Amino acid sequence: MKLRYSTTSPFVRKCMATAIEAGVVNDLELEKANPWDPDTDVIEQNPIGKIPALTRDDGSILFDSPVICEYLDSLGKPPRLFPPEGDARWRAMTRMALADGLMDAAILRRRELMRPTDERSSWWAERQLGVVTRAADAMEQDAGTYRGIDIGLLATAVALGYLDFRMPDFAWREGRPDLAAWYEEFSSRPSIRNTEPYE
Ligand SMILES: N[C@@H](CCC(=O)N[C@@H](CS)C(=O)NCC(=O)O)C(=O)O
Repeated sequence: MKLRYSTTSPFVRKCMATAIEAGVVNDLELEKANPWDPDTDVIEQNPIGKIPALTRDDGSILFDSPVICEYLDSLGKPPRLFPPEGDARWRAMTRMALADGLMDAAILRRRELMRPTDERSSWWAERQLGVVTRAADAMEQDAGTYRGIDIGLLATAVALGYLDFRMPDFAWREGRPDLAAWYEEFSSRPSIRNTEPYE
């Protein structure tokens, strides 16, 4: 199976980390993509024009990252990152949605600030910063209950790693001691250590 990827995308990182946790990372062929290039061919796999996109061995295509992660997880041996049912599933899925929402907002803010000065909307950039701040605060509130690993916690670690990578001045650890302590330990997992983003 082939994954359209970049080394900077947190959504791709979430999939790579899932593949490592599931023990299927060696089954992934990686093909680089730049979804921001106006001529990007990623739209051949994903009409939305975003990465990650996964082409399975039968030619069928999966996106977006929650779908790809659940598929990769299903290929591995239990215990699964996606709890099959019950409260544990809804908690993990909601935590992933929070982490994904943080990543979406951080990316939108970054892209806004990359526009020419006279086209930039500070209102829009501030709005996205508000999302990032509230999401990180919600994670801090919840961090005392984080246990073990599931897709929600993996996504949370990837989201925080993205803040370190692209928004170091945001200093998310300040005022969020429980989250910082949890991340310190969780990020020593090989799936997080071996998928650090880089330009
Ligand atoms: N909901 C998507 C978000 C993926 C996403 O935003 N990917 C970024 C790269 S990190 C992208 O391809 N952006 C291109 C664009 O927005 O046009 C997912 O979970 O896979």
